[in-house]
Amino acid sequence: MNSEWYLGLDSSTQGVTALLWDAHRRRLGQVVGLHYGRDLPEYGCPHGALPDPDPAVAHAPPGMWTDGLDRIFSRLRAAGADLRTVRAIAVSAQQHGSVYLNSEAERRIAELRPDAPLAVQLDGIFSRATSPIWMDVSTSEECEDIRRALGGDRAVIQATGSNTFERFTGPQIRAFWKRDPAAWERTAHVALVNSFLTSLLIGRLAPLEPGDAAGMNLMDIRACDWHEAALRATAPDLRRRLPAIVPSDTIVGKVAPWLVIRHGFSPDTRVVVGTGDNPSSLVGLGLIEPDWMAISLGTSDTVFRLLSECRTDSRGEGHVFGAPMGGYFTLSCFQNGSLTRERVRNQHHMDWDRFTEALRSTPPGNHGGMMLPWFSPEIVPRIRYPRPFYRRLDPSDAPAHCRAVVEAQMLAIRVHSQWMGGQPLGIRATGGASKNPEIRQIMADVLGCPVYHAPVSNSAALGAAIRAAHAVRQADGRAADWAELTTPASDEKALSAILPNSSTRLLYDRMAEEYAVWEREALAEIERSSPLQKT
Ligand code: ADP
Ligand code: XUL
Repeated sequence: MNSEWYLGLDSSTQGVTALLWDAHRRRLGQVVGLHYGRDLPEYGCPHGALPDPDPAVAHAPPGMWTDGLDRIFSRLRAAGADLRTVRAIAVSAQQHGSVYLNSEAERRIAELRPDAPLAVQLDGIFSRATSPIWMDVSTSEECEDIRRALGGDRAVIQATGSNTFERFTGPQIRAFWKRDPAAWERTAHVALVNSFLTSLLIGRLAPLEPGDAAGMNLMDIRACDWHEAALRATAPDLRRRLPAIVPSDTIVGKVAPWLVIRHGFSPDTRVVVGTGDNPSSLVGLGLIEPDWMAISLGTSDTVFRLLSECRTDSRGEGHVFGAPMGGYFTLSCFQNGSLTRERVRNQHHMDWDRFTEALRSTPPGNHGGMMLPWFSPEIVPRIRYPRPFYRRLDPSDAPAHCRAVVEAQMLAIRVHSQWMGGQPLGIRATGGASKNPEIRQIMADVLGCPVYHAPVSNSAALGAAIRAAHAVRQADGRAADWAELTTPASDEKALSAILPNSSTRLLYDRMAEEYAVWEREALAEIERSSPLQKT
């Protein structure tokens, strides 16, 4: 056997990516993308959401996702892919977004034909014309309703793995029911973006799995099944409208005839239950062992950590989701990430080379100079009225300022990931700023463990393809080993480890303690000076 092809599809906020991956050689084949704004301008979503006069509202038309799915297969074929050889497909999609289907939908999805565009055939199956997506923050009142009904912050976190958040699906469903009860009555099924698209692939309504279902505030995080009280607190008659939750390795069917005839798939191509982009990225990044961490230094800094058991964050800063390998992982998002590093860099008229030189020329601990890097509203910790704080640091001292912002960001990650368990065994660093070795060194020193550079792009689509391979091998009774499947063909992991400098350990232990105390004081000060800060 020379190749074993799987197809990963990632429907993200701004577009779709499709990627073929050969599990036998662990190599990529064709990778194609489609951008909603540029390639499907008729839907009027330049960045993946419909412009709305209310900045808190972010919706997208589900027909745009359907059209994107249909067209991405044509793009794959145009790029030379032979879709007959694909053994299985899995979908990854933006989390939290929901699709509302009427009682016609099930039959119409089952009857999809190859001779007309999907979006045209599915016209009229939606009981809600547009789908709220993860960027929608218009449901604060419903978050409060659900939180109150379940007995407060801690109770919601304990029950569902996360506090209520505006973008989570439960509060969004509740808002729909409250604002348009007649349309709710017409809703026969509520799907997540991933399960809606998977339904189109198999020609019937697809289930969910514990990775994406955990992003709804509706799943009992320990039982991985619907949480009765959360359902009741959200909307009437909700359970019968929701899909089942199945294990993450479930094969949910074979491709529907429209895919065989229209796009040339084999009728034996299997489809694996889909998941959210974050659980999928976990696999794409190779984060498969308990107690490892991945840090993505992108627009914001996102921390993923596998948990050795189901543990929740009493402060509610980290979400707990089911992991595709079984068990759980947590995700925390620090808003002051790359844009904040850029802000400090620009303040001193530097490019990245000079910023890196500044990090190299300053000592660990910065002679005691520290800052709290809150230029923009922050998620962890929650800050609506931000401002940076400085201690023993003159922000006009360019090199010291550069080191202070990076040290502060890493200290914040360390302080706010304490609840996740002991020190991680290792970190996989990804995202734009992770290519900077000086930033990786500070990460290794502050967090006290080796840092491996994981320069993976399209990690969510790659994770989907790897999940498909794992599920098929397992179903076929073959060796299905996550470690083997996620090890890149060239072992970049061993080549690029940055080790923590043991001489800085005590220094950063002390700084982390000081940072945590100072952060509490600063939050209290912000709260005193801006009474609206209370959340
Ligand atoms: P996104 O979250 O949009 O996917 P990326 O992961 O592509 O973002 O990261 C982009 C960011 O990477 C840029 O905003 C920039 O600040 C940062 N970046 C790029 N090169 C460097 C570098 N050499 N050192 C530090 N940061 C960098
Ligand atoms: C996670 C979240 C986003 C979306 C879109 O909670 O809201 O990461 O999954 O990428």
